[in-house]
Amino acid sequence: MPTNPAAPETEPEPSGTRPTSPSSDVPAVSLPGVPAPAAELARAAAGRAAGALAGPAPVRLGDVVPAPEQVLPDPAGHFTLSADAVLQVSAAGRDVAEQLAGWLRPATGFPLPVADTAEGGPLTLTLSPADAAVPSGAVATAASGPVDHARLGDEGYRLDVTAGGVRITAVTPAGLFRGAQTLRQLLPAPIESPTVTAARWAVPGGTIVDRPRFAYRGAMLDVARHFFPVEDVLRVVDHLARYKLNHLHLHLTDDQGWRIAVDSWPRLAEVGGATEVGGGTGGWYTRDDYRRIVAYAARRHVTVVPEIDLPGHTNAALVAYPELAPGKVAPPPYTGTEVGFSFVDPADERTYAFVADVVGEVAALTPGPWLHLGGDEAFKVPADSYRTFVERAQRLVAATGKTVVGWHQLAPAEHVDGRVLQWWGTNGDDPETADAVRRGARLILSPGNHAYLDMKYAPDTPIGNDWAGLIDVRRAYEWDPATHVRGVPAEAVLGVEAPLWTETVTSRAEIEFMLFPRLPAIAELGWSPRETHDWPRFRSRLAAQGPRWTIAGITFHPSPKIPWPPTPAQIPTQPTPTF
Ligand code: TNX
Repeated sequence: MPTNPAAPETEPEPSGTRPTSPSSDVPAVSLPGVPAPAAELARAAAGRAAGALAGPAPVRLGDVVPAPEQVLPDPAGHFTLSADAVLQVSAAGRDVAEQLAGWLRPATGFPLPVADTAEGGPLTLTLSPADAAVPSGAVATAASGPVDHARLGDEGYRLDVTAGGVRITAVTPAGLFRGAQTLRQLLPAPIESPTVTAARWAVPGGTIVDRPRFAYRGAMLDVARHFFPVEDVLRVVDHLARYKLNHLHLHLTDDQGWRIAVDSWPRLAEVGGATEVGGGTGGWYTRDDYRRIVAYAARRHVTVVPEIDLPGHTNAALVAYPELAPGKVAPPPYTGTEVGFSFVDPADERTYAFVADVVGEVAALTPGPWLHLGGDEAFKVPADSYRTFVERAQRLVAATGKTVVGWHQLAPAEHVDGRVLQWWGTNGDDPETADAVRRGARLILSPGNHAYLDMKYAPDTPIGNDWAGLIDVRRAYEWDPATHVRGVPAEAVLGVEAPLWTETVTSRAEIEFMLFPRLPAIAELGWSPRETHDWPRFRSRLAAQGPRWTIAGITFHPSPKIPWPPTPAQIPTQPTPTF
């Protein structure tokens, strides 16, 4: 099968050619001889081709996903990016400015140098409170005037577009980065082209003041059921960053594979990493691979949350180290998709030495504050031993200095400082979880019947599971994290996460097919104020993302619920010869 050569945003930006149509690296068949969802994608491509001669649709201020908090358009203030534009930035914003320039250079062909100053220039990124006043000549709107830093917080930003330039103001580099992603979406769709394209690079005038609703906004990638190379993970980070998500949860261990090198227990990766669902050769991340993922994510203001799933989902570990198994006999390697049969021996002290070593090494490699202990589906462990095991394991994680995260099955265990439960139920009536919250836990919401990206979209979706039902993009969007679990107050909700389990997902194109368009729906629930929640409006803002994905070479499910517009033609330009 062909592989999608589209690369993650490498450092520096790739200069090579990327495809301008979705890859067809997808399985299953629904039309004779045509792989699906390739068939679905082909239908969408035909629609796009019909519109190929139309010019790029102008973007309206506020036509952004996730919806910004405050949008004040000024039709008199449109700005057009020109070949001589310079990005002016104060020192702390330099890295964000370099990344923004990296997104804009391939399609525009403009040099877009980054200059170290906060003054003047058509594209200005301002970071420090001292130089955060809105420039003279900024739009005369209610939002004009000095920026209220307390209101912007850690990730908020303000974007001012006038005929004279664009200014992004934030208190932190993370806020500046979120604002830069907004600016990217305000440029016409061909800005996503990997090759130089002729277009008027207009940005709609006005002011956006924006900040997130929830502090934790994430997605999970299961690299255990199928292993994905580092490059694929980096590309997922790019997708998260585009939609202002700030956490990537990596499900690093499961029955079918152990994917992270642990020096003190080397067979975990060497033996436990050599399998995957379906019998492939699997794989695992070296410490350097993992460091690379973490650093790439950090540059995009995304925090990696590593998960070591315990005490169940551990067949791969037991194959590598039979002394961890209750019967002290190595089970055969497992490449199926059942759950709940394996567990490490909660009655053996060697198990706790193993847990301490593993969480110690993973914590040391992880700059973020979280360590996810799993805890789900340990069906074979009696409730008492489960609880005793989890309480010790939670303390071992706390001893590394990390905050415990775990699936909501951890709820009955005692509270440890800061503990966060990830709720994946399908019925918001969950007294055990509500009780854990009363004892101090906070929640990340991943309701299986709304946020699970491994669920099929429709009965004929060629890959995916359906135990939590079908999840089309509207279902992904139509729920409220703040009120979803009975007895859990909004203040206890840390945020949202969309998990992608990969029993049926085997390639980068398939990852993207399951992510898009549902990931942006979950991202909007995490970021946007509830007052902006409105399906018809979301649907039309989401529709405008389709041509961007097509041009960027991102595979997506062309949901029939969304009025996808045609993709504008990308008109190549010849570089001006120099003599
Ligand atoms: C349940 S959700 C699981 C996973 C499976 C998933 C498939 C959770 C914590 N456990 O082991 O991969 O269903 O949808």
